[in-house]
Amino acid sequence: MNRPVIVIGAGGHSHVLLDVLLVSGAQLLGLVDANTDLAGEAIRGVPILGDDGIIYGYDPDNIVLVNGIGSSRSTDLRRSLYDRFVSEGYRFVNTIHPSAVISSTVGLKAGVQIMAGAILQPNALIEENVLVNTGVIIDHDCRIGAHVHLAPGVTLSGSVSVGARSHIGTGAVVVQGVQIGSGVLVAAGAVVVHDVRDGQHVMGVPAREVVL
Ligand code: JB2
Repeated sequence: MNRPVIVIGAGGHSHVLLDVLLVSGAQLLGLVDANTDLAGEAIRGVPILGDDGIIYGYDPDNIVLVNGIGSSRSTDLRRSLYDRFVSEGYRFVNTIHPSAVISSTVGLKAGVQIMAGAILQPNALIEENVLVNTGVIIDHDCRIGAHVHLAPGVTLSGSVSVGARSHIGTGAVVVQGVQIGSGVLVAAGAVVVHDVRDGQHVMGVPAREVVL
């Protein structure tokens, strides 16, 4: 990572990312956050520069971005910031913790984040702006759509697919071959044994649809 980095968002997820970026030796310009009261503060010695307008002061060819917005249910903010800055010509880099185990046959698109202890097995494909959080297991031949968040401890058995923008909650398990649609919310701790349609919310063991 040669170009200087700006991290978007200065909340909980950005702290986890800074750990990875600092250990990788990234050149950190700083963070930007919508809460302008944070401007002038610092996290781990990295300054909070101001709001997103700061980014436009830099030519897209001279910096790279890291999406520091996570998600606890909806991935909308994380996705919209990514799409906005990509449409303006900026580039999001991959952020990968050195302890992650990633098969050489895994496909990684732009802006993918893989946190500490994750394991990605052969032929998995991870689309843009996906967040693979701490200790996630993605087994062989899985397909993970753009902007998905796999929260800490999620386990996907082989050949699972997850549609774009879905959020799979902490510790959820998805058995082999299950197809999860787009914009799905899987609650923490669920065990998904059947396919899930676009936009559905599921929870429990075995997971069933809930109306929130
Ligand atoms: O449009 C924005 C914007 N909207 C909110 N631009 C920028 N640059 N920043 C924005 N923010 C800022 O994101 C808020 O002011 C706040 O400082 C930050 C969100 O912080 P928070 O700690 O609430 O959430 P997070 O996204 O960092 O982390 C969530 O997702 C992680 C994966 C939490 O649920 C964590 O617990 C979770 N581990």
